[in-house]
Amino acid sequence: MPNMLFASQRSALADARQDRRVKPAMRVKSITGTTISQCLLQAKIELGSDAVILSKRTVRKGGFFGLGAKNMIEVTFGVTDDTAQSDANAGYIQKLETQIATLSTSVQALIDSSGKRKGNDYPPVGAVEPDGMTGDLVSRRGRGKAAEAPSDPYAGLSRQLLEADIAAPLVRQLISEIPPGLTTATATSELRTLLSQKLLIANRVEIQPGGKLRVLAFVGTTGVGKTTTIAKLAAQYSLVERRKVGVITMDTQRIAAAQQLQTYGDILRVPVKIAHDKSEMVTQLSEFARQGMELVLLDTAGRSPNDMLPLSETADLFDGVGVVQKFLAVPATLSPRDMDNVVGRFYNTLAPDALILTKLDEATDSACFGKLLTMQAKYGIPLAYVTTGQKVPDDIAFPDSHAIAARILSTAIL
Ligand SMILES: Nc1nc2c(ncn2[C@@H]2O[C@H](COP(=O)(O)OP(=O)(O)OP(=O)(O)O)[C@@H](O)[C@H]2O)c(=O)[nH]1
Ligand SMILES: [Mg+2]
Repeated sequence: MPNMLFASQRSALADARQDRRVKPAMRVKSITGTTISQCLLQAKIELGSDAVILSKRTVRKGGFFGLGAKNMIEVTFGVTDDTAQSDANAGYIQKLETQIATLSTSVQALIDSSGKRKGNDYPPVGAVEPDGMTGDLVSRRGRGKAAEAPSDPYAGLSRQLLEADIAAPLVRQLISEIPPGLTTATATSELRTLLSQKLLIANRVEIQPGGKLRVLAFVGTTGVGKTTTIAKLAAQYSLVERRKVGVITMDTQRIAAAQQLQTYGDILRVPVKIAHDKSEMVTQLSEFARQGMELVLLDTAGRSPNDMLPLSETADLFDGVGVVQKFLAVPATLSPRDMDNVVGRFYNTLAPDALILTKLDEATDSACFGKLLTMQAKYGIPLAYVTTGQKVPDDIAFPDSHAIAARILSTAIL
């Protein structure tokens, strides 16, 4: 919520003053500048970020006997002095917040309907935005009304996409790509095709007998299913496809981590090695290569997206080790904002080659695929696998773009 409030909040201020619990202990100051943002900045410096705008007018300043005077903006700000009043002011603040929320919705609707906001103010699907941090693309449910222009001929479809947690700008882009004048059924079918084309699906990992060693590293935040996914893939490739598979764990941080993989390794009859640092990892990889392994799965310790040092340590492991493909495991249950934070931070530090959407079975509805599509539009990382439960080796699948597109457009619970 912005701290600076508009003059239209004066009625709320008046209401609040009538509320006997709120004492009108307010410091008032007028600030003159060439732009409103200049005045806001100055007010923030002088009065703090709780200052509210009480009034605004244009004044003539400077010049000599009226000659050469310039139009300036004079903004009058107010700020309550007594911080001890915060409890009493809670109701007042709540009123203002409600007004601001309503105001932002109306302003957004106005912008949309006046066509000032063009469809290209966000990157196209497949494009990569380098900053990787939370941005306009991150959707929030409930912003649907604002994103949906009144003249939108496919308002119902827009709503469905927003409900599926696809970010509002991306929804507008998708809807704009549907030819006008179609029946709802045809438009839905067009949209389904469009969604399946926009989804980025990674090439399947094909292990050729006697081929070059493939190394897949699994990275992500803690407890997202990296090790379990490795066990599922080890089982798939060694038991079903009969390929020579080895596992290396770099997760020496958690006491039970290596033991967890070793247990899987024993059951699956897959060799498991432990590497404490990059040079050990390289040595183990060379040894596996010498032994004729065709696939090595590399486990790493879970990393917080907000702790840059450990995250960059993981990134360093693969720096210059060209053979490694990095798979980022992301739980489907994350909020759009958290998913953006995780994918953005990992994208910036270690540039994953593919995503694994884990714990689909724990996600409440198809919205996880909307979040995925939004992430892909922003970072351009293809999806390699989805995991759907704890069972090794069954609960893993290759994604199908047509099935996902249909899921996005259905309101069915998974
Ligand atoms: N419901 C559900 N649980 C899963 C899935 N994948 C893994 N799990 C469970 O999630 C928990 C954590 O799984 P791990 O594979 O140990 O996760 P990790 O990412 O290796 O965790 P750290 O090594 O601690 O960072 C375990 O209880 C798994 O059984 C899935 O697709 N669905
Ligand atoms: Mg693990």
